[in-house]
Amino acid sequence: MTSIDRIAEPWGSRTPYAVGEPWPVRVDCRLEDGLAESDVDAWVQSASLLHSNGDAMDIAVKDGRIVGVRGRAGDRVNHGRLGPKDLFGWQANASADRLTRPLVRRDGRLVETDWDTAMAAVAGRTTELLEERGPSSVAFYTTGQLFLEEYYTLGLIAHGGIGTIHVDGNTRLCTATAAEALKQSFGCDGQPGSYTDVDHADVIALFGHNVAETQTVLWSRMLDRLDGVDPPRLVCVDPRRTPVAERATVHLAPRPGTNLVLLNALIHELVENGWVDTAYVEKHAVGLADLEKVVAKYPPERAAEVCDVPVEDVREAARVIGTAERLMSTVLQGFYQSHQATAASVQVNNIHILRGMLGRPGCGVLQMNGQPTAENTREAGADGDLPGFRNWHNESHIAELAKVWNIEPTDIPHWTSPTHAMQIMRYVEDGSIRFLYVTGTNPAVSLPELERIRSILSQDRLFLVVQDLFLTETAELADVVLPAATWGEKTGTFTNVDRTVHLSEKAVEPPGEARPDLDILVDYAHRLGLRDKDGAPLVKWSTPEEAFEAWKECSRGRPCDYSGMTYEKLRGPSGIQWPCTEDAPDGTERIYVDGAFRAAPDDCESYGKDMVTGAPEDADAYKALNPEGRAILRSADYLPPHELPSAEYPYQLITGRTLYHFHTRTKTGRAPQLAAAAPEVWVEASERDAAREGWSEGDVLRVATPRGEVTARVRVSGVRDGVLFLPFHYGYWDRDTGDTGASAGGNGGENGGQPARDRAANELTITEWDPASKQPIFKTAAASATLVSRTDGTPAPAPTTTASRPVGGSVQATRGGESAAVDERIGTSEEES
Ligand SMILES: Nc1nc2c(c(=O)[nH]1)N[C@H]1C(S)=C(S)[C@@H](COP(=O)(O)OP(=O)(O)OC[C@H]3O[C@@H](n4cnc5c(=O)[nH]c(N)nc54)[C@H](O)[C@@H]3O)O[C@H]1N2
Ligand SMILES: Nc1nc2c(c(=O)[nH]1)N[C@H]1C(S)=C(S)[C@@H](COP(=O)(O)OP(=O)(O)OC[C@H]3O[C@@H](n4cnc5c(=O)[nH]c(N)nc54)[C@H](O)[C@@H]3O)O[C@H]1N2
Ligand SMILES: [Mo]
Repeated sequence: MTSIDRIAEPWGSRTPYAVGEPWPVRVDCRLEDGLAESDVDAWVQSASLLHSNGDAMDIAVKDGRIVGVRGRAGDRVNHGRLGPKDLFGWQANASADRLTRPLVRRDGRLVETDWDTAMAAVAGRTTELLEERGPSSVAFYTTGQLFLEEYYTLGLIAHGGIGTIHVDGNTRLCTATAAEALKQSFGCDGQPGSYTDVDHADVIALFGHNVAETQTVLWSRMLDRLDGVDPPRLVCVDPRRTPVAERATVHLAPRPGTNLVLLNALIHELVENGWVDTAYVEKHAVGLADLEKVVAKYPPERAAEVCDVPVEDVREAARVIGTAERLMSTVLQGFYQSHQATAASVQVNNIHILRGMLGRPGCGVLQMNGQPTAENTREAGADGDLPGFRNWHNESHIAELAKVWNIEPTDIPHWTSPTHAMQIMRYVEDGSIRFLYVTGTNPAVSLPELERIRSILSQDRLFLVVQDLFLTETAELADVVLPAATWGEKTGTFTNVDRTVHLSEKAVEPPGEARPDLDILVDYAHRLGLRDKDGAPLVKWSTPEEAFEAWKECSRGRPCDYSGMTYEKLRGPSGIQWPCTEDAPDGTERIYVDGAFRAAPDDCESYGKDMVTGAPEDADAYKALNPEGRAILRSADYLPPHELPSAEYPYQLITGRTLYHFHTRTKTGRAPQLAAAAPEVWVEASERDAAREGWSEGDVLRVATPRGEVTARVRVSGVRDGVLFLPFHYGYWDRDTGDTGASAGGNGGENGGQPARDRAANELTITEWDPASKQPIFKTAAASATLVSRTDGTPAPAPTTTASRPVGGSVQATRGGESAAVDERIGTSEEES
C-alpha cells in the first residue's frame, strides 16, 4: 500500500497493461485523518456523483457519519480507482451550511417554515395556475444529478399528470447534443461503446473532450495503456494544451467553432484514400452519396485555413484514424457546446460507420455524458425526451406509454416538440410560464447571459421553487426552497455513459429535515391529487425500489431495457450494463453488433432533424430515407459562427472546467483540498498574446463581451493564440463569507482585487443554441481583455497540474500536502477475480 498526494497527482500511480489484457486493479481509499479501514463501522455501496464515469465506491460510515470512500475493486468501470473529486468531495455532505428546513418568502425574505406549509404553498400555486392558466403555465427544470427513480417520477408527474410540455433538464446544457447526435445517426439515443474499448483500441480519438480532467479514472485507464506495450495512438482535437493533448500523437488545436470543417476534412481524407469499409456501409448505412458530395468541398487545405491548423496535421490525423484497426472515439463539450454542435458530433459517428468500427472490441464511439445521471434524465423522460427513448411523433409509442401509466394517450401532450430549457426561460421572461420548479441545478450560475437569467428568475409574477442542498445563487431568488437529501443520504440507481447501472444506497441520515427528492415529488403528486384513468393515484410507488420496478416495466422492450435487473442483482460486485433482460441477464457490453441498430421507422426514437435549421423531419420522409432501419450518414456544410472576433472584441472566448471543481462548486467548493487547489477564477491566455499585450502571469485582466465583464488574474497557458479560456465554476457564492450575492453589487470582498459579482464566466456567454440539439453555445463568443492592474507577484489561482499549467515562470506547483494523502493498493489478478 502506498500513500499519494492525489491533489498533486490526480491520476495516481500507473498500472501499465498491454492491448487485450485486463486493466489491473488499484483500490483507492481516503478516510478522515487518523482513521484506518478497520475503524469503519460499515461500507455502503455507491458510485461517484461528481462526473459521468460511474466509478463504483463504498462509502465509509462511522458513528452515523460519512468518514470516507473506497473504490470497488470488482467493478467493471474503475477496477477500484477514484478521482480527486470523489476522494475529497464527500465532505460537503456534512457542511454546516446545508439546508435543513424548508424556506418560504415572506415580505421579501426567505424564512424557515415546516414541510406542510412549504408543500401546501407549492402544490397550492400549481393547482391555482392549472385552473387559471392551464398546464402551459407550469414548467419543470431538473438536472443530471438525481437518481433514475426520481426522474421517472418527475417525468410521470409532469408529462402524464400535469400534462405540461415544459419539462427539461440542465442536461440541455450538457448532453443534449450527445442524445441528438445518436438519434441522428442511429435513430435512437444509447451509447454503442464500452469502456473496455480502451483495453482493445489501437487508436483513441478525443474530440473536444478533456477526459484527463473531467473523467479522471477513464484517463487513468488510457494512461495505463499509453504506458504499456502496444500503446494506442491518440488524436486530440482541442484548442488548449490539455493533459490529453500532451500525450497525443496528433494534437489539432482548431479555432473555436470550426469543428465541422475539420471533421468534414477528415472524412474527405477517409473517402479520398479508400479508408472506408464499403461492404459495411453498403449493408448497414444510408446517405453515403450525400456525405461524399458534401465532404468533397473540404480538402485538408480548407480545414487548415478555416481552423488554422497545419495542413500536414490534418492529413496525419486522418491517416491515424483511417488506418486504425480498432478505433475508439469520444466526443464532449468542445463539440457539444461549440458552434454547429450536432452537425460536428454526427461526423464522429460517420467516421465509425464509414470505417465499420462499431459493435466490436476496441471500436466504440462514446458521445459522452457529463453529469453522473444525465443518461437517466434522458431515458426516464425528465427532459425533452419520452421515457424509454420513445418517439414523440409516433402515436403507437405514446399509446404504449399511456398504457404503462394507465392514462389516456391524449393526456400526454405531444402535439408539438417539447420545450427546451432556453425556451422555458424565454416563456418565463414573457410571462406565459408562471411556475418553475427547479431541482438539482443552479441556473443563476450555469445558464448563459446571467444578467438576463437573474432578471427572469427574480420576477414577481414567477413562482420559483428550488430544491437543493444549499442556499445557492438560484435558491436565493426562490419563493420556496425545499431542502433535499443527496448522494449517501438516499437510495437510487444511475447509469454512466457506457450504460453501466449502479445502485447507490443510503449510508447516513440527511441533515435536519432534508428529504430525498423522491419523497418530495411523491408528496407533491399526492397533494395535487393526480390520478390515473381508473381514479387510482397516478404515482403508485413511494420507495426507490418500487419506483425502479415500475421503471423496469416502462423500459421493457425498449433499447434501454432494465427488465432483467433488480436491486439485489445490483448489490453484486459490479454495475450492470443495459440492456439487461431475460435473454441477457448479465447485461450487454456492446450494442449495435452486426449493424443491428434501433433505427427502424416504427422503433426509432426520432425521425431526425435538419442540422442547419433544426426543423424536425416527418415519419414519411424518414421511411423513405431509411425503410430498413440502417445507420444514417448525415452531412452538413460549415457556416461561420454568429459572433466572430472584431476590432472591439478581438479574442475568442471559451469556457469549461478544471479538474478540481464540479460546476458551480456547491460540493467541491466545500471540500478543503479541492477548494484550495483552485480557489478563485482565472483567465488563460497564450504566450504570444500575453507577450504582445504585455501581460504577465498574475496580472489582473478585465474580460468583456457585449453581455458583461469578468475580472481575473491571467494564467499564461498552452491555450491557442487568439483564444481566452475561463473556468465557469465561480458564481457569487463566497467560500469564506458564505455569501451568495443576493444583495447585489460588489459584495464579495477581496478576490484578487475583484468583487465577487464579476467572476462568473456566464456573465459573458451568449444566448444562442445549436439548432438541432438546442444546447447553448458556451464555447464560442468574441471578447476583449484589458489590463486592470499589475500583479504584486501573486500568480493566477489556477492549478499547475492540468490544462492551466503555466508555460513558463516559476509558479508554485499545485499540491495538497498531508491532508490530501490517499491510500492506493495495487491489486493482484487474484484479488481482481
Ligand atoms: N473536474 C470536473 N469534471 C467534470 C465536470 C466538472 O465540472 N469538473 N463536469 C462533468 C460534466 S457535467 C461534463 S458535461 C463534463 C465536460 O467535460 P469536457 O467536455 O471534457 O470539459 P470542458 O472543459 O467543458 O470542455 C472540454 C474541452 O473543450 C475545449 N473546447 C472549447 N471550445 C472548443 C471548440 O470549439 N472545439 C474543440 N474541439 N474544443 C473546444 C476546451 O478547451 C476544453 O478543454 O465533465 C464532467 N466531469
Ligand atoms: N459557461 C459555461 N457554462 C456551463 C458549462 C460550461 O462548460 N461553460 N457547462 C454546462 C454543463 S455541461 C452543465 S452540466 C451545467 C451544470 O450546471 P448546474 O447544474 O447549475 O451545476 P451544479 O453546480 O452541479 O448544480 C447542481 C445543484 O444541485 C444540487 N444538488 C446536488 N445533489 C442534489 C440532490 O441529490 N438533490 C437536489 N435537489 N439537489 C442536489 C447542488 O447543490 C447544486 O446546487 O453547467 C452548464 N453551464
Ligand atoms: Mo454537463
